[in-house]
Order: sequence, then structure tokens, then C-alpha cells
Amino acid sequence: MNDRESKKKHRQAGRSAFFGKKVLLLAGACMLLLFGVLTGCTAKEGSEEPELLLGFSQLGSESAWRVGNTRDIEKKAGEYGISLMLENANQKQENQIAAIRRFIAYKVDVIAFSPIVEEGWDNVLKEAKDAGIPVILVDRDINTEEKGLTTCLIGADFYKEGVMAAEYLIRKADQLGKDHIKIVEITGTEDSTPMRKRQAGFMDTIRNDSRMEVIKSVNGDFLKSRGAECMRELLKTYGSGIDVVYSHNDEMTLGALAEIEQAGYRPGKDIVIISIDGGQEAIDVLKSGRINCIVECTPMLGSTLMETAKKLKNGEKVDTLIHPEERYFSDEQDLTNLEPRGY
Ligand code: GYE
Repeated sequence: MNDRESKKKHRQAGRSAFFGKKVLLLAGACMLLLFGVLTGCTAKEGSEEPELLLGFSQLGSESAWRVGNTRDIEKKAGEYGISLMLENANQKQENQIAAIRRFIAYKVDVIAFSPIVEEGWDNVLKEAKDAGIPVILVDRDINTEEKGLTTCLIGADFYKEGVMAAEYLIRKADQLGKDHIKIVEITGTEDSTPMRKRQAGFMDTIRNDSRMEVIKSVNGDFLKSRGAECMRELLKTYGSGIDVVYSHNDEMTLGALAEIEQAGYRPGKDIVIISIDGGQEAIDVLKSGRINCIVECTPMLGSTLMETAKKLKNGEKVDTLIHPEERYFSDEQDLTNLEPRGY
């Protein structure tokens, strides 16, 4: 069996093992065909082999952000005529490592993954490098001993998000005219990039404002249930002594809100609520006045991912860091005509 046949065989084995996603494949194939008809060019004449096979390991489905991100990547793969092997690691790094190993075994053209944490990727990425498969980081960053194991990172500027959250709080403090602001922070997954950088950006920005004090920082793992648990404990300890909740994502915020209300406080009024992501559900709560500010983090990274994967397959250079444009939404703005968020 020559190399091409063996590659094809691997891919076929890979696809049947992976997909309950036949529909997606079919959609991808149709898009490819349509693209070929419209542009007058097809990938490889006389071959049903997809032009590009992309293996993507998603870290889980902990939030509306994550679900929206997965959906966008699936949709954009179809639109770009890219065949996608998608695996969901259900919040476990070992599942992600196993998925990447499978992508290597199937000889995909490009590997992409959203690393749940920053550490622990050296070995598997060296294996990908030895196999000559380029790797794209989506959403979160990693820390490796050896450099050059990945080609690029497509994801938000989390530090800037933390800065935007703090800048809102400083404006709000001016408006409230308070000289002491007691903040509790509910953070995302320990050792993840958004957790580290959302915290750093926020802290660096409030550091020189003598009114601000973070009285407690607790870990909510980006989960609604943990956000609720954390808030319950915080209220038990600090009661009416909490002026601000700074939560690293919408899910934890939504969990915390229910606890705040149950304890008899009015979120958005008695306690200033600052969140990150900007999913539809949280935006609706912001509009109702129970959240004060949400910093946007967009999960719509699919198009950039597909374009980057294509470039890598063609041996072209890619930008090493791609941040999407992001803004914030707050009670300072008129949000009546805000377009649907799509996640
Ligand atoms: O903010 C959160 C999700 O890594 C940007 O992960 C992502 C974060 C997002 O669970 O909701």
C-alpha cells in the first residue's frame, strides 16, 4: 500500500470511528461541491478525498460560550468545505491528550485544540511535531518547555478583558461616590489562561485605586453550579459587606445571582455585578438591571480557524497571535437595539 492509500485508509477509519457526524460530513461535502461548481475549481479531480482534514479537540461544554464556540467551528468547517474530526474532552485534560493522539494516528492535515489548562502538553505536542502535523491553539494558551510546538493562537485578549472589567468598576465607584469598595472575585478554572489573565488585568488596573479591596477570591471553575456554591459561602462569610462581584464568566454569574437574591439582596443595586462572555441569557439579565457590566468574549473563532488551517495546509505563513475585536456592555449604554448574540 503506498503512502497516499494508507493515508486515505486511515482517514476513512478515522471518520467512521469518530462520527455520528455523518450529516456534518455530508454538509461539508455539499458545500465543497457547490464551491467547486461556483468557482470552477475542485480540490482534486476524480478524488472524493476531502481537501483538508482538521482534528479539533474541544475541552468540554461547561458554558454557553463553549457550546457556541463548538457550534461555530462545526458550521464554519461546513462552509469552508473542511472535514472536521471533533472530539469533546468533557473537562478532562487526559481526554484531550488522547484525542490529539488519535488525530496523529489518523494523519489529519492540521490539529487544533482548546487547552483546558496551560501545563502538561509537551509530550503529545512533540509527537505531533514528529509526525509533521501543524497545531493551532484555539481560545486558550499553553506553557511548554520546548518552544515552537504550536504554530499560532486564535483567541481573546483575556488580560484586556480584565482591564475593561476594572475600568468599568472605577467609573461605577466614581458614580456611587463610595470611598471603600469591597470586591469578591469568582475565578475560572485554575491554571487556565482566561483565569490567570482576567485576574491579572483586573488587579493591575485597580491596584492604584485606594478605594478598591478584593476581600476574597474563590475558584468557580467556569461552572454555574460552582458559581452558586461560591456565592453562598461568600454571603455566609461577608453578608452585607460585599459591594461587588467580579465573576470570570456568565455561567458562574448566573449561578451567583440566584444565591444573592435568595439571601435578600438586589443584584445590580445592592451589589454591583460584573461578568465576562456576553451570551444572550446574561445580556438579557443585564438589560433587566440585575447585572451591571459584561465584558464581551466572542466564541466565534471558526472562520479564522478554518482560514488558518487552510494556510498551514498550503505551507503558508500564519500570524502567531490572532485576537478578535471585543467590547463591553453595561448599564451606561442603551442596549435596546443590540443584535442577537448567537450564543
Ligand atoms: O469565558 C468561559 C468558558 O476560555 C474564553 O471558557 C473561554 C472561557 C469562557 O468556559 O465561559
